[in-house]
Parts: sequence; structure tokens; C-alpha cells
Amino acid sequence: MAQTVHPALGTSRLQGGFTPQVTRYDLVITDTLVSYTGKLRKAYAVNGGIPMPTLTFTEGDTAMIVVRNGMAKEETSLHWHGLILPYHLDGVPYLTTAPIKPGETQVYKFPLVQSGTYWYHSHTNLQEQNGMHGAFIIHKRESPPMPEHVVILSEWTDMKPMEVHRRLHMANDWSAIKKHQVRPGSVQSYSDAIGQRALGVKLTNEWKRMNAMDVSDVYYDLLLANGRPVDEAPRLKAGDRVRVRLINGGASSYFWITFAGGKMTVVASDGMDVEPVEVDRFIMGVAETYDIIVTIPADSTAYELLATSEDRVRSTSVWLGSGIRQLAAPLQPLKYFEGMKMMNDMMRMNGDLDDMGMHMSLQQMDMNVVMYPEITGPKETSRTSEGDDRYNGNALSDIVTLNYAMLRSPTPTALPPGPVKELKFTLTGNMDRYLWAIDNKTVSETDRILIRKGENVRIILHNNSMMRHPMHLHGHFFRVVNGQGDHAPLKNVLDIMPMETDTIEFAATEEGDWFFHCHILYHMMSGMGRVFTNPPAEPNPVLPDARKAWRRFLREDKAWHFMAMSDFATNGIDGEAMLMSKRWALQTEWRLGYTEMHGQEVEAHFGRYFGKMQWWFPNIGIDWRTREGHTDSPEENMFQQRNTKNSRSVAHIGFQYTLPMLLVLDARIDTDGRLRAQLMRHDIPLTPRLRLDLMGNSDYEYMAGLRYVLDKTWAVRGHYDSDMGFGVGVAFTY
Ligand SMILES: [Cu+2]
Repeated sequence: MAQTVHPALGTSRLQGGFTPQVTRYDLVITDTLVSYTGKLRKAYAVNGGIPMPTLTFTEGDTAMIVVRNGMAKEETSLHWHGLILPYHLDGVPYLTTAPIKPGETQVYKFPLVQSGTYWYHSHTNLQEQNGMHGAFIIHKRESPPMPEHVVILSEWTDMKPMEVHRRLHMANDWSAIKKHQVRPGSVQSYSDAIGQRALGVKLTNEWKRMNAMDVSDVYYDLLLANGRPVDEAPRLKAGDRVRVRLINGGASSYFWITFAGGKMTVVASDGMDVEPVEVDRFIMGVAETYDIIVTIPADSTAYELLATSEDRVRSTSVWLGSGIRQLAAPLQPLKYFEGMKMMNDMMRMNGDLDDMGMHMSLQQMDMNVVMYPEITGPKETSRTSEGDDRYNGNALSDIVTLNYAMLRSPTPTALPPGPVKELKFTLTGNMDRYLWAIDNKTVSETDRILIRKGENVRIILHNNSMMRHPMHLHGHFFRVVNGQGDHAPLKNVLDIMPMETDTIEFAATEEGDWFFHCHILYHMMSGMGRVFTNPPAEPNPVLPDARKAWRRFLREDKAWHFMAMSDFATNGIDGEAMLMSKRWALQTEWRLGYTEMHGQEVEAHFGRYFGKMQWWFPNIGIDWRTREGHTDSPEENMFQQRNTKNSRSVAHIGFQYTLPMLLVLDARIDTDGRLRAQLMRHDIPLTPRLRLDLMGNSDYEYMAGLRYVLDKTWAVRGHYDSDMGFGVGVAFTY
């Protein structure tokens, strides 16, 4: 008997061609200025609005979307997220589709061979962050009418997305300080640790070279539902069963979803139906969609559907019904030090994560559970559980949290028969240098992965980084191998938590290039992804110069970032600047005294970061200094070599290495044969805003400084330097 293959998996049904029923939308993208918080900021609007309009279709129709770029200078693109379509319409600029230049119009026309909740967004630079996302809904042809409400969740930052991205690369925790203003404790400073009697935890954390626990990277000024701080669906009455189509259109935020009117029934994920499952809450990874059904309990009441960011700093609400507002319980602040304590157990000294034999997968063991007061109780009465259920939220509490093992497709999803190509990907990352990769290689450091029609591709993913990653595959659905056998659910985004191993598989039915990447926008832009290529019969009609397009596509993760810090103090000016890419860095430091006696010193070095954790930084450089009138300084350095502190002009070769306690060892030898070893650590968070800088070296030079952070640019600083003495002043950070 011939096995039936799920329509979203089988051979591409696009060949069936266009149906006569065409649903057409015209979209005009323009530059716009918006003010969500009182600050006027640049954003992108489509047909004048943010987010972009909800596009509604019926399965089996032909979609025709005419996109005009009405922006003055920027090129753009639109990707149809979760849609099965010919690859040259997929909308990844330079990979599959030509960018839409200013003034240009492109037409996207494809048959709709699926139904469900999807979305569309720009795939160009960071445009998605500032308004370029919208809902894409395909109704089933025959489905009984019921009330429904579409909600696309997103974030708003008053900072330019380019600036957000640059700051993520400079390991500056201004974002944590901003979060701390809303949710004290977010910085996880020494004072926070002492206040919570967790100094030992903090020290062990730093011994293992971990900075603060970062639940999410970016501080947002607002979270939005359908482009508004609060959204509503007032025309619902008691007893109504309403289908809420939720889309996480955020660039980097995961959302917890809870509801004031009782249980929620999850009926679809990423557009595909699942057997109904009742839950109290669920988390939505970036770019995931979930359809839920809720029942409105009573009239004259508006029930809150609450979406809270994973770091619990912000939330946004949708009010279902009208009348007196029934609130959902707000999510309590995370218990960060509990999380740090757990990380101390799981982090090996080499930076690898060790799940201690718990075989974590499919979100069933949520290691963050130790940080959730609603599961483990308030801090004082903390419930702890040992053994296998230590991180199993559903075993620890009465609250039912959705996980991937609970998703079951109502129809079989077995792959069509065919040879299996098995791939193993380890997700790797480094928070401080913001290098995100697969097997420590970024998109531009790898070739396309060849897949062929008729083949089934199985990917075993292991997350060896400290963050969760929502991995998205373009143009296909994959089965999440979750113990449901032939009824494994179909998805196009897989959230994978730290230490988890998950298996997904898909049929390589679609020709062309398909991007597989982390959907945290800033991780994708740092290179966390791969490209699958299923050789097409004909060359791509919209990118005639394939080689040139590929090179242009690879530019994405090759960006250089600039940062600088300088102190203007009573005893001189000292500072540093750095230009860095994902592997290379050019650093320069200066110390300019106002008098001959204080002297002047400038050095620069250029090097490459090595290793998964980027702890090694071999480099070459130059060092120039001059100083007069010092008779008191030692004649020799620690290596019994004559000191050249008063006049030096040399080149040097050496390395930096990050030691336990996040101390950086800098060792070098210069062209005069002199050795120098230096230990330093900057930005030790004594309190959320008070930072300590320390340095000492084998030339008997030392420095200690205290900095109080005023805002993202300015700090007041006092320091003592063995060459220049005591100084106070202001410090500027770019
Ligand atoms: Cu990621």
C-alpha cells in the first residue's frame, strides 16, 4: 500500500501551478519617523503603518504581492517565513533573490499549498528590528467559522539597531544596567551577590570565566502587540471560543504567554496543526508561531493575554473581551543567582557545558527552572529537588508548561522513503566577543551544504553555548523527532536550549539555496547559520551573476565594529580604541600626560582570536613612549632586564589569554629582547554602576581605577597610575 506523505513534506506541489483565484496585495515600503517613547526615531513603514499589514489568504489560492521600495536610499527585501515556494522568491537578498533597490518594484507570485499562521519580514541588515514584520495568514478552505485574533509580538528600542549590534560586540553591559532600572538584580554585580548571600556563587562563576547570566542580549524600551504597547479584541462575548494566532516577530526576545481566563489549548505551531493540548503557559522562541484556542469565561470582562519577555523586564498585553480588566499574574523577577549556581555545576573549565547525564532535549528539562519563582517558590522557601526531575518544571509544580515532546501531528508525518544524509551541528558561541557559530564556523567560513532531491536530511543539533537559539529552516518543514513516532510535529523553527540535543529531519524536495540560521537577528548577523543547496535545474533567473551574489551574501557576517573609550582626567588622557571583526582585532591604547615628567605612551597591536571561547589572542604590535625626570623608577624589570620606560620605540610580539576570574594575561617580547607580562581586568561590577579596573605588570607599573557609569556614553572616573599618579575626570565611551 502506498504510504501517504504529509502535504507539507512530499515532493514540491508547486508544479501544480497557479490557480485562477488570485489574492493580490500591494505593499509600499517607506522611511518613516515614529515616537513610541517620546523620542523620534527612524523606522520602516509599509503602506504607512508599523507593523506591516496582515496579509490574509485562503489555501489553494494564488498569492500575488507587489512590493515597491519607496525608501530614499536603502535597499530592502521581504522573506515569506514558513512558506513553501520557489527558492528565487524566498527573499534572502543575494542568496536567492535580488534585493529591492530604492524606487524598484518586485512581484511575488506563488500558489499557496499550505494553510496556517506565518509571517513575513525584511531579510536585509537589521530592518526587521524596526517595523519590517507582518502577519501572513492562510485560512483552510473548509473550516467552520470561529472568532479569531491575530497578534504579532515585537520589541521597540530607542537605540538604532546598528548601535545595538555594535554595542553587543563591545561586551558593554549598558543593556543590563537599563534592565536593572526596571528589574533590580539584572547586572548581577558584586553588591547584588553580597546582598543575596551569593558571593561564593559569583566568585565561582568568574573563576569559570563567566560574566553575568545573560537571559537575553538586548534591552528594549517597549514590547509591542500588533505594533502597540497594548492590543485589544473587545468584540468577544462569554462562551466564545477564539483562535488566537500568535507570532513572535521580535528580533531577539522570547516571550512567555499566559492568560487570565484559564487554560489555553495549543492547536498549531509554525503553521502546522498539532493535536490540541491544554497548558497554563508556553514560551515562544523568536520567529515561532502558535495558534491557541481560549474560551471567554464571562461578559463585561476583558481577559489579559500576557506576553512577557524571557528576562521578565517588559511585557505587553492583549485584552480579550471588554469591561472590567481581569489581569494575568505578572511573572516574578528571575532568581539570577540560582541560575548562576546551576551554571557553576554545569560549566567545565574549558568552557564546555556538561548536562551531568540528564540527556536534555525538547525543552522538557528547562534548566532555567531554578530561576522561576512560580515553579520553585520565592527565594526564602526555595523548593529544591534532586535527581532526574531537578529541571522538570511540569514535575515540580502544578503549572503545565508546554514543551516540544507534547506536540503531536494529527496526521502522519513520516518522510518519503529515501537515503538519509545525517549531519551533526554543535551550536557554539561566545557572549563577550559576540561570536555565534555552528561548529565554531560562521556562514562565511563554510561552503554550502549539498543536498539532493530524493534524499532525507537528518540534523542532530547540540547546543554547547549558554543561550537558547531558535534555528529556522527556509522553504521546508522539518519533523521534530520527539517520541511521537510517525506523528512527530512539523515545524520550521526549533528552539534549542543550552545543553540540549535535538534531532530534526526533512525531505530535500525543494530545489535551490535554503538558509538555515539562528533567528535571533544579532546572532544571524554574526554568522550563526549554514546554507543548504539543492542544485536547481536552471540557473537562478533573478541573480544571473551567481558568484558575485554569493560573495555579496557572505559579507553579512564580515562586518567590522569600532569602539573607543577615553578618560579625560586631571593627570592626563588615557584610553583605548578597537576595530574588530569576528576573528581579528586592531587595538590601540594611549596614555598622554600633560607634563614631560608624566610622559606619553602609545601602543597598538593587531591579532587574531583563537579557540571556541576566543580566549587566545596572539598579536603583533608597536610600543612608543617617552618620559623625563624619573630617578625613582626601578632600573630593572622583573626579568632582570634593563628598563626602557623612559624612552622606548619598539615592535613586539605576544599574546593575550583570558584566565580564570576573567583576568587577561598579556605576555610579549619586544625587538630589544625585553619581556613583559601584564595582568589586567577591566569593568569589574562592584555595584550595578560602579566599576573597578585593575592592571599590574612586570615593569612594576600598576593602575587601579574606579568608574561610575552615568549613561551609555559618560562616566566619572578616578584612578591611580604608577606613572601619572592620581587623577580624576570624566570617561567617554563610544
Ligand atoms: Cu542564536
